[in-house]
Amino acid sequence: MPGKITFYYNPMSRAATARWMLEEVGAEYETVLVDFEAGDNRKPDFLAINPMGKIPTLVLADRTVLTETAAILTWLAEAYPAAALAPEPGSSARGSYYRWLFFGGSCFEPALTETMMRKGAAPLSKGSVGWGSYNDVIDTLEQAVSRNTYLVGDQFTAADVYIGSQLSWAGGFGAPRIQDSAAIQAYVERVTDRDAYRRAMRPA
Ligand SMILES: N[C@@H](CCC(=O)N[C@@H](CS)C(=O)NCC(=O)O)C(=O)O
Repeated sequence: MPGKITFYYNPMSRAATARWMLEEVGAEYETVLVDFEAGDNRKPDFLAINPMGKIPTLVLADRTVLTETAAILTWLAEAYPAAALAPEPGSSARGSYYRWLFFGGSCFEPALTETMMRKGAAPLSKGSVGWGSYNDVIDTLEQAVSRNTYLVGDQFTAADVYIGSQLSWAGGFGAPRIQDSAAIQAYVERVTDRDAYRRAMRPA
């Protein structure tokens, strides 16, 4: 088991997803609250750890720094195999699992950002941007969450932590088509009905 992790966190941020995963795997971690209002994440001490000034940021027991939500989730699933949150290495299911973890970071996340932050602007060229279009991303996710209980068949994985969390946040922010989709809503309810999720939602 890896040693104690230092976890830089704010509840109103993507770090909430990492906290859910830390709870899922039963990691030993110490939380450092990052106060955005106070500019904690732009102070030299924090920038020395993560020059991006962003959270989630994990510092492992050997001082290795981990950033990027999808990478953090992927690593935690591997470092704590007893939690069984990743399919067998080399299996086809493992391929699907990576597909959705990468889809979350490279398609859903930028599509959502484009839609929510460039309201009223003409969409970027579908053929040129890697995420295609917001509607294509949502169609793809809707299909994926309708097929099986979880993204990768009947096994709950770190990919569900990531995509489930993104969908839940997107719905909360009123992103188009999320709350109107019965399939997406049912999936979000399914994946968040877990003790680890409830623990992660408690005040730190
Ligand atoms: N690519 C990063 C994005 C992390 C990110 O943007 N975090 C935001 C909070 S949701 C942040 O720390 N913002 C503070 C800032 O940039 O000043 C990931 O996937 O984890």
